[in-house]
Parts: sequence; C-alpha cells; structure tokens
Amino acid sequence: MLTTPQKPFARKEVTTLEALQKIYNQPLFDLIDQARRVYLQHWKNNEIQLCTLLSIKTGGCSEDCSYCAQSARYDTGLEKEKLLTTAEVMEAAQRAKATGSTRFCMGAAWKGVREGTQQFETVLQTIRTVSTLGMEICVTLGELTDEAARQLRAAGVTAYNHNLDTSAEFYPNIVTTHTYQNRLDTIQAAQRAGLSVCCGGIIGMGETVDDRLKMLAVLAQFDPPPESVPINCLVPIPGTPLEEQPPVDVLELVRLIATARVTFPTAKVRLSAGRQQVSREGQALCFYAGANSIFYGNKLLTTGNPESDADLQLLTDLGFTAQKPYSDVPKHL
Ligand code: SAM
Ligand code: DTB
Ligand code: SF4
Repeated sequence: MLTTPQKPFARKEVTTLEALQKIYNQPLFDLIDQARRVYLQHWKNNEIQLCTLLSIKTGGCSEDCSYCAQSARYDTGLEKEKLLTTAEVMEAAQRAKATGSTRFCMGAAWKGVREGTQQFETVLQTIRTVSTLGMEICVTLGELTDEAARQLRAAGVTAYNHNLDTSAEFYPNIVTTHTYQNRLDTIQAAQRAGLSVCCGGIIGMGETVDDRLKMLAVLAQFDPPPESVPINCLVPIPGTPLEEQPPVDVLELVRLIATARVTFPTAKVRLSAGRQQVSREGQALCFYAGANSIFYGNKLLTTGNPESDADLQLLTDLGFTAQKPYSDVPKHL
C-alpha cells in the first residue's frame, strides 16, 4: 500500500499504486502506444526541451544522500568550490544559450537556503542577471522557507527543482540527514509561492519497481502537478555507498518514462542523468515513449553528459527541434 504523506497535496484525481502498476505492467508496446497517444494530445510534434546544468556551489554538502558526489560524508575525490559569482554564472549561461539551450538550471550543494543571507542574496542577483538572457530558469538549492521561495519567484525563477528521488518507504535507505516529509514541505513552500515545480527521482539505487511507481503516485497528488518530471538513472559515484550499483535496464527506463507520460500528460518528462549509458536507439525509444526534455551540454553537475554535438546529431537524425523557451508554460501560471 502507498503510505500517504502527512500533509497530502489536495489534488482530486489521485493515481493509486494499483492503477500505476496496471499501466506499467502492460505488454511493452501497448504501454508505449498508450504513452504516445497521450503525448500527441498535448505536445506539438517533435520538440525536445534542452536544459543546461551548472553547479554554482560544488561539494562539501552536510547531507548524506548515498548517490551524491557532493556529500561531505563520502570521499569522492571531488574538489569543493565556493559559490560562483554572478559574472561567472552569466558567462556559462551565455555559452549555454549560444549552443541552443532553452533552460538554464543552477544547482547548489546545500542542505537549504534562507532569506537574508549573503549567499542567498548573491544567488538572487545571479538569477536576476541570467533571466535577462530569455532562457527559462530553474534552480535547485535544497530546502526552502516560504519567504525564500517568494524571493526566488520575484527574481525570475521559472521552476524549482527538488526531487523526491524514490518512494517514502525506500528513502531512509538512501538518506538519513533529512526526511521525505522535509522534501514535501519544501515542494509545498515552492508551490505556495507560485513557483512551478520540477520533481522526479533516480532509478537504479536498489529500489523495486513498486518504489518507482509509489514515487509517481505521490507526485500525482501534487496540485498543480509537477511542471517537469526528471527521471535520472543513477550515475554511480566512486566513494559513495552506491558505487557498485549495476546499471538500469533500458527497457525498465522506457517503461517508467511511458508511465510518467501517461500520468503527467502536460509535464516535461526529462530523460535526465545517466544518458551516457543509454545508446542512441535506447534514447530514441525513450523519446517515442514520451520523454520530451534532456540535459544538454557536456557536463551535468559534477559528472559527464553526452557531447552537445552528438546530441544535436541525434535530434537531427530523429527529426526533432529544440523547444523554444516559455512555449508551453502551464495554464495555471
Ligand atoms: N542539494 C539539492 C537537493 O538535494 O535537492 C540540489 C542538488 S541535488 C545534486 C539534485 C538532484 O540530482 C538529486 O535530487 C538527484 O535526483 C540528482 N542526482 C544527484 N546525484 C546523482 C547521481 N549520482 N546520479 C543520478 N542523479 C543524481
Ligand atoms: C535532476 O533531476 N538531475 C540533475 C538536476 N535535477 C539538478 C542533476 C543530475 C546530477 C547527476 C550527478 C552529478 O553530475 O553530480
Ligand atoms: Fe547532494 Fe543535494 Fe543531498 Fe547535498 S542535499 S548530498 S547536494 S543531493
């Protein structure tokens, strides 16, 4: 059974675990057909959103997330970097725009942020500056207060990324320094401030398929639903407790993407971390199953991503073009 979070989000059409299992467990091509039909109802054909990531504050994080290169608890060999200046971030954002990126996502290895601190003021200034470039702006800074969320929105943030990562039941196997409920509280603070939410998870951490579906069931309770749902495949980081995890089976990835597309017809479903391990053909199947966004640029936060040229070639070969910024901002905004 799905455990209901303490403060459930109040969306009426709640999708149950049982309903999701039924969708997920269809013969693969029936599932893909269903997802494709949903996709075609809501999306202009053949556009993929290109999002570029930048780590604006790297490493030294207090949290113990077992998958993360940036936790101070594990010896991952990562070099810590302090918060980048507005000028440094702007330079990277301009490069991203020049290579065709349509969304710029800034990540910081913090447990959370609080209004009124010097570091948060710098981040706000950076957001205001980068937003002049006309790309969509996403930030992922950890836990938020209501006031910090309001200030982010006023500065020009399009979406706040804060992932649930897995089911409530499996989460304590992965993280002990904060709770699933803490994650939900931050997402609610972002939503109360009127920010769109980018929220998804990681597969390949040793969880079951039911854990993945339970995560989708919790996301389906958000009101409004997430604007984007990133599906990351674990990038195993040497030195972390998950360093030896075997790679995810691509067909399981395709099934989850298709199930996410059926559950969230108007969301960007993002084929996120781990694409270096997925062949061009595997990625093509993910797009056919409903993925319509990728991280673009040769680096994620701290690990590698396919080269931009290879991605552009893949998009060309499939007949895709880049989605324009703000071309589909959901109606509720
Ligand atoms: N500190 C913030 C937080 O925890 O929300 C923001 C940064 S954190 C790196 C953002 C997300 O990146 C995580 O929630 C997780 O989904 C994803 N991520 C981090 N390390 C990963 C890895 N090794 N493989 C796949 N996804 C990863
Ligand atoms: C998300 O869901 N995936 C991105 C973004 N949101 C911040 C991060 C992926 C990180 C992969 C591991 C790394 O590069 O450190
Ligand atoms: Fe990594 Fe974010 Fe966890 Fe810190 S809170 S260890 S940056 S995932």
